[in-house]
Amino acid sequence: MPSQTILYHLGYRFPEHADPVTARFAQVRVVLLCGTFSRATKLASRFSTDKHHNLSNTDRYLLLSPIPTVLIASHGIGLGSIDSLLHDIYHLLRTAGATQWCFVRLGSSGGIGVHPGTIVITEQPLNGTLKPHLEVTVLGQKRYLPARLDATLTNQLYSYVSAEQGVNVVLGKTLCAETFFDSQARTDGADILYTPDEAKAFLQSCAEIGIRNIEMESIPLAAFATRIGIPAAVACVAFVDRLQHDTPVVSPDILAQLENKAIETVANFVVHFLHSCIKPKANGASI
Ligand code: R2B
Repeated sequence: MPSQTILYHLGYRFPEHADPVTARFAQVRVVLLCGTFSRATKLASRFSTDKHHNLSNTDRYLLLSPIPTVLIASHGIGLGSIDSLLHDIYHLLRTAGATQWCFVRLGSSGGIGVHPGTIVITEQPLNGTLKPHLEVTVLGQKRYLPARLDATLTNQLYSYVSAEQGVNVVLGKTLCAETFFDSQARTDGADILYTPDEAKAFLQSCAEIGIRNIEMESIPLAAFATRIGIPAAVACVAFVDRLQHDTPVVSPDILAQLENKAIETVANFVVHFLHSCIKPKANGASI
């Protein structure tokens, strides 16, 4: 084991930064992950109206902690980006002494047979070959890492969102695509490797095996969570029904409203989750 741990993309070093990190992150119970800086900022504002400072010491990711029990991080797009962040978050929270925490990802996605605005809760992520594991090259060999989400956390999230007014929710499989264009059967990339009919047939076959949306991070998150034994759940808002269109057909204003509703819903779930699993302290403070 190296004597120093370097969090390359969050810009911390241990043991050097261990004390301030412990003071700041020891109470974290939920790590809320999302793709973009703006979604992370909007999520943070649901927990506190204070000004939020980026706790990352690099400009790779946005890392916010609006209340001591909640850490919010933007993970960017795809495997390489989220995987680097997850390793750093693991080191950060282990050094801080946080012991009971979980991941909840709120993403955007292309829906499969669902209306725009539907929140798809992932029951099982599948990789690009429709298998439930992360396929990754390690030491020159293909490795297949099991990628499981936590059934209890997933069901809690699904029940909570189902009871929300004005939200469509489905529980289903999620196709975690390697790339935004080719791996998602889009026909609007720079160069197309298949015919429109082949793309349609693939999306239809996804629908037939219970896939309800396509995004790009659920498999690496589930594989990482499985490796380190931390519960994880994934909720994504669908912006388009990919059985009908390649790109969203609703206006940017409506898309923003759909995203905001998903942010509000998932943030409310996290508050509910924290209230239901943390015993109130003597002074009555609970989260
Ligand atoms: C959904 O949207 C992003 C690509 O635009 C990607 O991060 C994902 O999973």
